[in-house]
This record gives sequence, structure tokens and C-alpha cells, in this order.
Amino acid sequence: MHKYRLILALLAASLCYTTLSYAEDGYRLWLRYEPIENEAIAASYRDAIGPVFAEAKSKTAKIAIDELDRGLNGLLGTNRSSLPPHLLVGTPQTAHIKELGLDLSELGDEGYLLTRHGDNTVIAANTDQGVLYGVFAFLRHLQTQSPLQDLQVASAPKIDHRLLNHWDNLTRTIERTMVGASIFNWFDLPYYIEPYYHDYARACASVGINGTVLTNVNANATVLRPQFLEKVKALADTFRPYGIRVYLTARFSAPVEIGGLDTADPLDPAVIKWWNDKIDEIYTYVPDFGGFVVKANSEGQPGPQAYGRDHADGANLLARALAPHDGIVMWRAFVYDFEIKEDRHKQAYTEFTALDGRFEPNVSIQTKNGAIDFMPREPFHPLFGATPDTPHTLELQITQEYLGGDIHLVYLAPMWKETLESDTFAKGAGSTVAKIVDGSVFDHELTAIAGVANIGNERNWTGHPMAASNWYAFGRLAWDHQISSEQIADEWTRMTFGNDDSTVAIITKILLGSHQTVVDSSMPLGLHHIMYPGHHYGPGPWHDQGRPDWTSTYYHKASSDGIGFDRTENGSDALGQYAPEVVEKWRSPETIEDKFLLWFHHLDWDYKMKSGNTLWNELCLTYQDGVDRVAEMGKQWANLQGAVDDQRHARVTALLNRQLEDAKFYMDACLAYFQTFSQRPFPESIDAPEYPLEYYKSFELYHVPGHPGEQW
Ligand code: GCW
Repeated sequence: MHKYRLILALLAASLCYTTLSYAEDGYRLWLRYEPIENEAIAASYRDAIGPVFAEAKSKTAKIAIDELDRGLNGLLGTNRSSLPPHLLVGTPQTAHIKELGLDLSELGDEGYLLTRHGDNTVIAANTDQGVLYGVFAFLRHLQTQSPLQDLQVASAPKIDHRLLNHWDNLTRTIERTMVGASIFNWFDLPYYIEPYYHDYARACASVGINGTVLTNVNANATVLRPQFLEKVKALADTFRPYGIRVYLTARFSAPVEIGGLDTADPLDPAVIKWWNDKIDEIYTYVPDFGGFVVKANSEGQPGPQAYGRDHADGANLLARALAPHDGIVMWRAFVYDFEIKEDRHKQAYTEFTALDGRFEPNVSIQTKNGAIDFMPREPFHPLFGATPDTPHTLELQITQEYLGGDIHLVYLAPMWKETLESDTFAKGAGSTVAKIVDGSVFDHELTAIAGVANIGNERNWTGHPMAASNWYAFGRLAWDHQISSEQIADEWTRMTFGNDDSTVAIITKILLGSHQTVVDSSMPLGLHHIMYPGHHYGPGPWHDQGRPDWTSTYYHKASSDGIGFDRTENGSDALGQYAPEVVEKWRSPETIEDKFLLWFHHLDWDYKMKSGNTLWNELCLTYQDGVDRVAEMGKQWANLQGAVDDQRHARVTALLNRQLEDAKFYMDACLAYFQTFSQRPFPESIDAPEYPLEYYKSFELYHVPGHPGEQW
């Protein structure tokens, strides 16, 4: 190539690189480590952070030091003072920490201490794992431009098992997530370790996630075959230095499907032997295998009830085989029969309270935040607080199955905090769901929390650029359920979009209002399960075909005399499964919060709401308000033109434009449909449905990503 052309080519390449390095494609998530622009703050940090003193004996320690170098060099550049003070990093097993005589007794194996000692700054922990968590916490401190001079943070996780649940299939489709294919490239494993596996592990470790369930709860026994256990081993070996244990989902019929037995009866000696041998085999591949998550006797999944046994028989079969290896079983409470014996809301409580005390100590009941199914809002599941002898794994959905997939902007921390702070009154006031899950109400040893992941192999991991806030928020709340939604939103925003205060204020305001906005513009006032069947994207209040509890009419019960599901003692009495203090408040439409009103009550269209509006008008006005607030999110985001890089700004703008169209469609479809029952006029102030009801009922969406019915 002619020398000038070579120079030009190199110049162009460098320009391209320069442009690309500022084009934020989202791959770095919240671990961007962009240079601190505020020179005064950067100088204050450089003065407090001299050379790093650390010893990288273990892989984990090396990862911690590498992360620290990556972070400090990104944030502060490499020209840090060569003079004291220093950044002292490590455990009391290293001299420079030991000589400080710090009290680390409250930190356990995962906690960390960030503090100043004389002029030095210290990151200390009892283990290298704690040091890694401390490094990420320290870098988060710098990324959010928090002051260093009075640094004093001692933090230890309140819940031991903090897991992502990937509803990922071995064919690399992902159930209920729209973001490309599964990040687990099964066919290439164990030969090739994708570099992004390390970045996945870094992101999880940065927020304290210490476990990952690699496979879908609609389980596939193939993953238990040696051919796949080799692959699982490769992932486990990759994730282990980041403190991430690997778990799998166990298909209950595996002894039949891959074991050649003619039964999977949990009390059958051959079945017991099969699972013991299989589990021992798994541990030869993954010595620290975390254990199993099991979906059984639900939505067609096999389970013990096929053999006249119960959930305890099934869970204990696996638990007894896992116990010698320190493995656990998270047995899902998301169960409902094909014949509708009672209000579906009641079935899990009915089945599992009867089994309380029968489970092995290494069994936890994995329970969704609410009793139906990850609706945009649900009252807390009555099982929380109802099984003193059985711990619960709180299962939250990070992926937005009923909340617009990776198209709609919905920051979920406020919804999760609502559940966590709900009082079960199990042992008097203050028995919150959070304290049931962290074991403090009933002194449960086994504590766990799970988030159904919203991650796929798209470049930015979560599709919607703002959806990564939910992966982040899950990890932060799993570590400490006391952290506020506001603090988490502020942290994530600063780490992801920088520290310009006006930009941070606009983005955090959008995040913090987005969940209520989506509820109000889709399923307001306690309405639930009125989505389009199958793919669950968009409205379907008219859906009444097939099994009742998979329809919409079963839940809203709209008729000429009103709308809502009577779950009080005059109806299904699902409310009766809650503590008396909860029943007392929720039994009356006058005292229950409006946000749960139609979840527990069937009311006349003219029922007078607390606002003075009739129920019909309140429903219309609430939908309108929700749609207006989606429009406002778009306007606020438009104000960030130039403040946010063009690539991410353009994508979020397009998504918010679509979200506004979707919200208007949802409102129009539902109000046009409900008006056929209310027969009442729309309030003057709302934008009445643009089209006749038939238009909305006939609308079809094809090939919606994540729809299990379209994945094979
Ligand atoms: O929300 C429903 C989903 C299913 C899911 C099921 C479950 C994995 O529609 O796709 O299956 O819940 O939680 O098991």
C-alpha cells in the first residue's frame, strides 16, 4: 500500500477508534470507568489514592487487582502520586492489612470494609471474595463521585444466595426475554470460552450476585448428561473466581428420560439411587455446584404428584442427595392444577402451608413476589410468613414478560421494594417479606433471592439501554434490601451516563416514575392478567378462550354490574390466606389502597372512589394519566439530546416513541372493551379510543421474541 495511503488508513482507523470509543454501545454496562471530568474531584482522589498495595495470591485477588487497575486508570489516569498515601487492599493474611488491626469480625466471608487509616485508604475483607466486592464498592464510590475523606463503609450481604435465574434453553432461545440468543453458547462449550463470559461475571460480581442458574425452569434433562456437564464445568470454572456458583434446573422425570428407568417416583429406591449417582457425578465436574431449582407439577412440568407423592417428597429426594455436597434445592411454589379447583391465587398457599416442616433443611420454597404471575403489580404472596419452618427464596422477574419486554422503559426497583417492605405480620408488625427472606423473622439458616434474568447476547446485554438498571438493581437489593430505589437509580445513572447533575436528575426522575406509569397505562387499580395471550405483549382484556385461569375475563370479571375479582370472604376468600391485620385493611374497598382495589374487590361502575370519581371515570382518567406520563418520559428524554451520547439517546428515543404508541393502544383497547359493559360515556378530558373495539381485538403481533410458543 502506498505509504501515504497507509498513513491515511492508520489515521482513519484511529479516528474511527476515537469515534467508537465515545460511541456508547452499552456493552460496558455500569462498569465504564470514563475519566472523571471534574478536575477538583479527580485531584482529591489522586491525593488519597497513591500506589496500590495488594498481593494477588488467588485468582480472585488477581481479578480484584485487575479491576482496581482498570477502574483507577480509567477514572484517574495512570499518573497517580508515587508518594504516600497508598491504597491498601487485602485481607488480614497480608501484612499491610494485618498491621492495621482492623475489626472485620462483622463482615463474614463476603463483607468488606472501606475506610481511611491515617492518610491511607483501605479496602479490607476476611476473604479475597470480600476484597473483590470491596473493590467494586470502592470503584462505585469513585464512579458516583462520592467524597473520600470520611470514607467508612462496612457492608455484608443480608441474604446468602443471590442468584440470577436464566430461563435459557439449550437451543439458545430464551423464554420471556427478547434480547437475542442465550449468552450461554452451549454448542461451542467447553472448547471455547467467550470473552464476554468474564464480563458477565464481572457485572454480576460488581453488584454481589454470587450464583447463576444456567437453564430454564421448564427444564431439559439433557443438561444432566455428561456431554453437557462438561460444558457446565467450563462455565463454572470461568465464573468461580468471581464468586459465582453455578446451579441447574432439574427435570423431575430425568430418571425416565435419560436414566432408562420406568418411573421417577421419589420414593422408588431405583430413583433415589439414580439421583444420588447423578448428583455425585455432577460434583465430579463442579465441586462447588450450588444445587437445583425445580419447577414441578406446574404448567405441564413433571413432578412427584404424578406418582401420588407431594412436593416435600420430591424436594427431599434431591435435597438428601445434595446435602453431603452442601447443595440446596429451591423448589418453586408457582404451582396450579389443570383443573381449576379454586381461585388460582390460593393454590400455592393451600399446597405448601400443608407441607411446612416436612422439607429437608437445605430446601427453600422459591416463591414469586405475588400469587398470580409477575403482573405489573401484585400484593405480596400470602405464602411469605405462612411457613415458619420452611424458608423462602423470593423470585423476582427482571425480564419484563408483562411489562413491555425490552421495548418499554420500566425501572423495577420500586415494585420490588413494595414487595420487600410489605408487612406479613407473621410475628407481629415489622415481619416484612424482606425479613422473612433474609431469615430474621423465623431464624431460617438458608436464605436466597432469585431474579429471572433479562440478559441475552445483544451487544448491550439487555436490549433496552435502560433495562440494565434492573439487573443492577436486583443485585444491589439482593445484597442489601434496605437500599432505596432512589439510591440505586442514582448510582446506576451516574455510572452509566456520567455525573452531570442535571442529566442525572432527569434520568433518575424518568426511572423512578416509570413503573407506576406502566401500571397505570396497562393494568391500573389492581386490574391484572388482561394482557394478550401467548406472547403477553399488549392488551387482551377480551381473551376468554381455553382454560379459565389463562384467560383475561377470569381476572377482571367485567360485567354490567362492575369490574374486579372479589377475593374477600364474600368471594374466593384468597384474602383469608393473609394475616388478620392484612385482612382487616384489605377486606374493605374503603381502606384498601386503590392500587390493589380490583385485585380483591368487584365493584359497581358507579362506586365512589376516594377521589370522588366514579370507578368508571377513575379507570378512564388513570389510563389517560398513565399515557400522558409516558409522553412526558419522552419529552424529558428529548431534553437530554447532546447530554447523552447519540447512539444511546437515539435508541431510547425510538423506544419511548414506540412505548407511547403501545400505551395509547393499551388504553384504547381496554377502555373500548370495558365500555361495552359499563355503557357509560368517557370523561370529556380523556382522548377517547381512536378506533372501534373490533380494530383492537383483530390486531395481531407475529413472532414476538421470547414467546415460548414460537421457540421451537
Ligand atoms: O409467567 C409464566 C410464563 C412462563 C414461565 C412460567 C413460570 C418459565 O408465562 O413462560 O415458564 O410463568 O414461571 O414457570
